[in-house]
Amino acid sequence: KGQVPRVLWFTGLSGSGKSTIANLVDKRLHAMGYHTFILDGDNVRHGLNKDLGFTAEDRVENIRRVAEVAKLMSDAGLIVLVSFISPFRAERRMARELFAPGEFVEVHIDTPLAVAEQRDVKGLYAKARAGQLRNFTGIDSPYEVPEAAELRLDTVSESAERLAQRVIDYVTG
Ligand code: GGZ
Repeated sequence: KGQVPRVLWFTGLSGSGKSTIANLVDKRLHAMGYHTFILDGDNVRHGLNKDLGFTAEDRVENIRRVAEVAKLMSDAGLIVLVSFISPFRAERRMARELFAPGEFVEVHIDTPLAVAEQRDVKGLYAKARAGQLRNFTGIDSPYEVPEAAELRLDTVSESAERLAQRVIDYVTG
């Protein structure tokens, strides 16, 4: 059995399913006896990063801090599941470079914009289209598609449960 990754870095659009899949993976890893922690907007943007918004500059700083926190947590022995849009290649690369080869696993939640927008669980795409929310990823702020993610998960053709299992298989295989 090979090395167990230290960071599972979920990237994808708002509404792509990052949190849903990360939560399922987290539960299963926990049930298998791994010590894990999820870093996401809910526990980071309301606290550590509450001074940051959604300009390109603020997103860069958001991801920089998240990557450093993930590094600290992994040094403490946890498998860290990071779930942020993380739209820029340069910041994802910066995060990866904090870890040794094999320790960082990029998981692209590859949901097309049209599908995420159609779901629009929180109504944010509608607001962005109406011009009430600026700098919205996929609308008027870019998402740079990963070119070399270890895993690319297609949420259109497979269920969140099956996709979570693919992550588990990758981690424990
Ligand atoms: C994108 C936004 C925005 C803008 C608020 N653009 O679907 P959600 O609601 O729960 O997840 C989105 C979350 C994105 O924050 P991240 O920290 O992951 O972004 S980044 O990695 O780019 O820093 C969305 C909500 O915040 N949200 N305004 N303008 N998403």
